[in-house]
Amino acid sequence: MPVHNADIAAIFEQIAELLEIQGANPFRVRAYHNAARTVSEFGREFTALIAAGQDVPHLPGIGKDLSGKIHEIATTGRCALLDRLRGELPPALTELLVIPGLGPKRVRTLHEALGVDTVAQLRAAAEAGHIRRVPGFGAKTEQRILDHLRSRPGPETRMLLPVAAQYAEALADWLRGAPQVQQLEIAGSYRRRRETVGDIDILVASDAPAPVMQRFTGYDEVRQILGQGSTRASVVLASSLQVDLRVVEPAAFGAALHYFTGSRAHNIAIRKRAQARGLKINEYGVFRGKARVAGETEESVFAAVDLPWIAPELREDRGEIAWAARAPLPRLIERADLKGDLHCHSRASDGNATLEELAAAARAAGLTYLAITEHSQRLTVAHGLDTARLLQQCEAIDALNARLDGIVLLKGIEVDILEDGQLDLSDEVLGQLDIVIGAVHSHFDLSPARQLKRLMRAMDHPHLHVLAHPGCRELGKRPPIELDWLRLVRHARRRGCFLELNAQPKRLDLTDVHARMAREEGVLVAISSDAHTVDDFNNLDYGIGQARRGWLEAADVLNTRPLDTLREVLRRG
Ligand code: DGT
Ligand code: CA
Ligand code: CA
Repeated sequence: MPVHNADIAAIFEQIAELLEIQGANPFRVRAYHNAARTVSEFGREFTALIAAGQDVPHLPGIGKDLSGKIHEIATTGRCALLDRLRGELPPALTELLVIPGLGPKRVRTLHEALGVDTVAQLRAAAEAGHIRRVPGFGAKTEQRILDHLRSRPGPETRMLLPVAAQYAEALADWLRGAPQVQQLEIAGSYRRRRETVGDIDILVASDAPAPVMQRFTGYDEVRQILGQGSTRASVVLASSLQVDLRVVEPAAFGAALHYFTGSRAHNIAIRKRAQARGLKINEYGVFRGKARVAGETEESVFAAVDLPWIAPELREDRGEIAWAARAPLPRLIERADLKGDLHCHSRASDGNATLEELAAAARAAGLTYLAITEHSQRLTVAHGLDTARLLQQCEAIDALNARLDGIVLLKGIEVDILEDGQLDLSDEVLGQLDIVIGAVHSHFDLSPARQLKRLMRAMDHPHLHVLAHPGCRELGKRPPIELDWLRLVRHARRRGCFLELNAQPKRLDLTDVHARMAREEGVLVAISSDAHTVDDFNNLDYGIGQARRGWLEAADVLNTRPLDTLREVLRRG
């Protein structure tokens, strides 16, 4: 069974979490978290490199021990350390870590005091009132745990887009190896660049479906065949990802592509439009009576209902059809429009690359400026910078800029926004920086009114330029903070502040809906990698996907400006 980078990363994540629950050295824990990230973002498959006789390449933050483990996992699919840790602690304990208020220490305490090893046992213990009696816990904590467990949706089965991409693209490449495949697209939510996908929908145009179907079900990662007919099949891969395949004749490819790209709501709206014109649209084409009048390309399908082609990211039935019918759609932003990046971390806080390595990687990613924005002192777990260390870094950046070619580093900070909206560093030091981004890293559950007041107060600060990851969510882990978004966006507009679209795949925050609100209210959005490693600039692709879902054009985005314009924009009055 081939091992993908996402599988190696998942093993490293598990190791980090189990070590954390055991109370291991935090540096060791962080090394595994960082390694997971580096591995999942590395551009090539380790399995393929090793199969080609190459060594595991040198990567920042990956020493001899870790690269040995990459080799071990890539060649055997297992890791002896993880097996050992699983023998020492019940692996289901890591599922408790996502519950608000339960850090590794408390998870261990519950395990030792009450024998709680699973979410179900946790719930039973809370309902029986046992948790409040454990030293360090109280009735309030117990209630919080219960509230969370009762309100949370069923088991999360959606996969982050970039994780799904690794499995889906490998399978698509495998299918393209069949000479009978004339065209192939991955459709569904994947093509619409949703932040998570429920399953993968692959569409193939071919005059000879049988060998294509055979090749699909014969893929070596197929764990289970859910159903199989002559032109369609559904399978579950070893990664638990479900994949649906549909093979159609080339003359119907555009109609089928439109149909399987969705969304369902968009399709229904298009079908209605067709009916009003005496046409019928389905996955086989556009029909007037029995005659097929369109369907070979997506353009022909849209044209049949008097519309221009609509980009997949917009197909959510959020007004795109009515808009396209009367005016040109926005020219959606593309990756090449980004001139720089306004959020990253070096080794000085919780990243794992040097300033120089980050600069080189950003330049290689086609960027011309990069703001270094470490965490501030309050965030001790991330080695946040105090004034002295920040000023020291500013000197280092000046010195480095004198030597750098083709890229300029900006002096910045990701300053913590405290519970009352104050910032974690003095005005005096913040005023010396090129860019200040402010972020919430604590007190996520304030009432909506207090949360809004807190963020508006932070934006009132004369030196704050950008509000970073405004919703503070982590997909599948932490819901967004609650507040009146329209008031927040309008306050940003009044104060001349910008809103970040953090492009880390697990954040993608602003959401698509709020990015569009920012555009409509005239607030520029900063699409930022939040890079912690040199490979994190790949995040920008996913940020662009989210921005396109938010209808953003290049002009709506702060970091499409060249550096001199950016500096002017940042010098707000
Ligand atoms: P997902 O997989 O939950 O992330 O979301 P999708 O959008 O990929 O949904 P999926 O996989 O159930 O179906 C793929 C596309 O096929 C969907 O976006 C629209 C189309 N489709 C599927 N079933 C229906 C249906 O009953 N009616 C219509 N109009 N379209 C459908
Ligand atoms: Ca799907
Ligand atoms: Ca599907």
